[in-house]
Amino acid sequence: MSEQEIRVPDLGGADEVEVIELLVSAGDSVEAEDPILTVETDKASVELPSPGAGKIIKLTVKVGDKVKEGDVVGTIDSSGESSGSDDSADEPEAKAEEKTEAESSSKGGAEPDASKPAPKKKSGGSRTEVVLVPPLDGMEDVPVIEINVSEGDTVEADDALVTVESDKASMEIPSPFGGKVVKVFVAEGDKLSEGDKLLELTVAEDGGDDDVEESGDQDDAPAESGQESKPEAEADEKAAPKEPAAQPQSAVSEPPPPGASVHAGPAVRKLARELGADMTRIKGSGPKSRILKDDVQNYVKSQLQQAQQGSAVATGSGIPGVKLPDFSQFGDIEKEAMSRMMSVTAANMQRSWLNVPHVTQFEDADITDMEAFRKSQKAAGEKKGVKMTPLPFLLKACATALAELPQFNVSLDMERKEVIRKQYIHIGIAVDTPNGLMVPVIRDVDKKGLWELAAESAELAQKARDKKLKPAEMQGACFTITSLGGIGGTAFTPIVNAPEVAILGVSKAAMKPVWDGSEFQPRLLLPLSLSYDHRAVNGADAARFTSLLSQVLGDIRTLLL
Ligand code: CAO
Repeated sequence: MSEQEIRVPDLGGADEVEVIELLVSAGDSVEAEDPILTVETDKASVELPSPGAGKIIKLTVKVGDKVKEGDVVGTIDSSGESSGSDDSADEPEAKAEEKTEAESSSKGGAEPDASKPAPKKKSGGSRTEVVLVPPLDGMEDVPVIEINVSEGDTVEADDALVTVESDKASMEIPSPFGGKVVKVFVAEGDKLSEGDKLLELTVAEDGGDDDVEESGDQDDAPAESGQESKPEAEADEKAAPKEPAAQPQSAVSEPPPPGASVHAGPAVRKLARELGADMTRIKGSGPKSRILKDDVQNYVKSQLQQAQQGSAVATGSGIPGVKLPDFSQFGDIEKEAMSRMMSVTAANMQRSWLNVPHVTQFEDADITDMEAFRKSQKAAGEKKGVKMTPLPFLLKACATALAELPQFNVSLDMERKEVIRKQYIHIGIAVDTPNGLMVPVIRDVDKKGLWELAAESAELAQKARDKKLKPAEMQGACFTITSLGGIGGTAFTPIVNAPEVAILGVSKAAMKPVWDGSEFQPRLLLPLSLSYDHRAVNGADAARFTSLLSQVLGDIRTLLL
């Protein structure tokens, strides 16, 4: 028997801490670093790890005891390692993990492990850099829709490497360095998250030994999941452009390849079993991606949230889904996967439609004078390089109405039973693009002039069509305008872009006879369709809103008042 003391390690500055949970008992078999007991510091719960693999002989502390760094809390027999452990039978993953680690170690000095980023080499005044996916504004698993470079291509810093399609937009991932593409690790359709390996670049630099491997052994080799070794990470930190602060991470991991191992201690495995959590789907935040208790809890929390959101969407809050017949019995058909944007838009539409009690209020605005003024500005617009369409007038009129009737500039928090009143006026504009509907947002519309709004809306619409909108440019709207006026139609019932509470649909202006009390006059009438959330807005206010819009658009001098 080789008896080894289990001592309290460095507690990160904490003095005396209380034992709050014993995670093993005498006779239990453990692996090195498996948690033995949990202590509570004034800031967090910490699991104390086993110093080695073996069988627990005894624990010398009990729940409630106070311990400090260096105290002995038990002893372990490390002579027989962990073979024949009691929990090995119900801990198959633990064995898989041991095997994988052993395999990795043996590979450390021999063949390179293809699953790990290649070690950096310096070669003839150049170095190899592994480019990782930067933060994606908090999004995970974003599909690659286009690879913009091939092996052998030379790229400049900031050149687009790949295009990914997020929930709402397509984004290009720029190269952090100039260099030559050695290897591309991703393919179209792959799903990427922050930190994933994208490609390998040879980057020219001064000096450097020829063909000298900077790291070779397993300990220094880069860890899994695209994490780089420390020297590389430090070098990249200096070389790479500064990224915005990391976004909160998803608790859910990519589905694992068959036979993949899970890295976690027995207590964590037990918790996952009790909660029915699939450990292969949990992203570990501990060293070497070890899964911690918090990871299990966060995973379960996120699954519950998704289930709540998902059930409202998928089942329509209890409404039976639409059954599809086999269409091929009626004729030839083709099937095509929905783009991510289409499926997300569909889910959002359904969510809004099911959650928001919609009512639509209609009104015609007499824009005869407004159009005369707009047309008079054509030459000025040409000089400025900006086209004045009816949209900037609509934006300005809506900003006026939102300021005057602030019950339209709210969101409802039904869980907390709160009305959130916004002290800013940002308006989204629905843009029809070949990839689907996108809604960029113009900020502080009330503070901007017509030319500024014309220029900004044209620029954002173009960016939307070119798939160049950033996620931040599509967030924060208080209200949306959806204009089909350039296309046609006399009226429609737009769906509120929840959690906003109203949306203005605009149809095509048409010349119509209007009775002025003694005769019919030809007037240009603009059909407005205001859909609103009847929980937040009552019908009288909706009529006030569209009347005000009609009044302001009928006499745009009122915009100056
Ligand atoms: N009535 C009559 N003509 C109108 C009009 C209206 N309500 N609105 C615009 N027009 C005219 C413009 O003046 C322009 O004519 P000219 O070239 O002769 O000046 C022409 O229609 C085209 O305008 P536009 O569409 O390029 O510009 P816009 O500023 O009016 O609209 C945008 C910009 C982004 C809103 C629009 O291009 C767009 O994408 N609309 C579709 C939005 C959509 O799909 N909504 C549906 C959402 S629900 O599924």
